[in-house]
Amino acid sequence: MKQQLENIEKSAMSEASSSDSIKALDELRIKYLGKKGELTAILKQMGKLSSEERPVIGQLANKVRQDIESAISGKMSALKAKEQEMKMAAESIDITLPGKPQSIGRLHPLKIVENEIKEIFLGMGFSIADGPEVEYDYYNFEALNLPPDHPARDTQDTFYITDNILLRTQTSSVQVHVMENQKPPIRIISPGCVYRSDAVDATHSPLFHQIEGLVVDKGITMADLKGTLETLMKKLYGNDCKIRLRPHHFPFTEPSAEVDVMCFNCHGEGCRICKNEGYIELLGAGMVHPKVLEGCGIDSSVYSGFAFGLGLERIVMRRYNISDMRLLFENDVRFLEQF
Ligand code: 2NL
Repeated sequence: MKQQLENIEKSAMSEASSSDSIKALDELRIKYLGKKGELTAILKQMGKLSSEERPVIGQLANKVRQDIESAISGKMSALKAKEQEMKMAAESIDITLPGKPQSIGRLHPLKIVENEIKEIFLGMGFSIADGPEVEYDYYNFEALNLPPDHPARDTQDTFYITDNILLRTQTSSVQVHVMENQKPPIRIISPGCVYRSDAVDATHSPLFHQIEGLVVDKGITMADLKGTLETLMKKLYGNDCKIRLRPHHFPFTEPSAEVDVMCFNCHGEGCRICKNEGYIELLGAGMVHPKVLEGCGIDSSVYSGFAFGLGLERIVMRRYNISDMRLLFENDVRFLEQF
């Protein structure tokens, strides 16, 4: 029996050390130590032994069981460690590989030109004024000397929210707030979204962008207006750029003018782009109407001012040679990536 036990130990140890998987080790444990295992089979025959032999063999059997158990569990943890190591090696990350490229957004062409114009005016000592896009009828129309029967007030042209609240049709409403709250000298521009009830086509959109300017101080004249706008256009279009003022009418300015810029293509000679005019109409301007100043609590016998309004879309379309305004609002990345 002693011989049998020694043989079992020997073969179990050698099988354990040559096992190369956790599954094989589990099978080995069952083969030797399980209920129907080889060691158990021997122990069942202990009854046949004499009372002197029994404790000796019993002790040996226990030692054999312990040896086999520790051999199997030792091998088991070695295999588990190896498995873990292989898993780690397979999952390791190569931090020297190049990263996945991230696509970074960019400024919309309207924003690029808006920022450029803001910088030009900041350089001339202007501040930037902001205000609500949802406005009272008073700030959008009445304070700007737009009579109740003016066509701009019609629901055909303006989005009304209630009888006296609307989406602003011009950013002049911002300037009315500034004049009410601030004493001259005033030197501001008000860029922002404005809304008109227009059908969408290549040159119209119900939402568009305006930049208006306002200067109020003692002794402001039409010459200040022309000088300011000429500086703006020279910075936007180059030093050889010329502007021209044509008489016009706006209810909120008197006198009023439309401002043309020398055609960038033919430099005033006349070509297809300017329809042989040599000049292209770009904005409206004038001397702030005394009624508008008075309505905002500014004494028109002491102060005078000029104001102008320009459409950002038109300037952006000219700058980048864009023929259809809808492209600016469709948010097609293939279009926007070009700027
Ligand atoms: C255009 C050009 C213009 C103004 C806007 C203005 C603002 C105040 C007082 C007087 Cl608070 N005027 N803004 C002046 C002239 C032209 O916009 O084509 N508008 C329909």
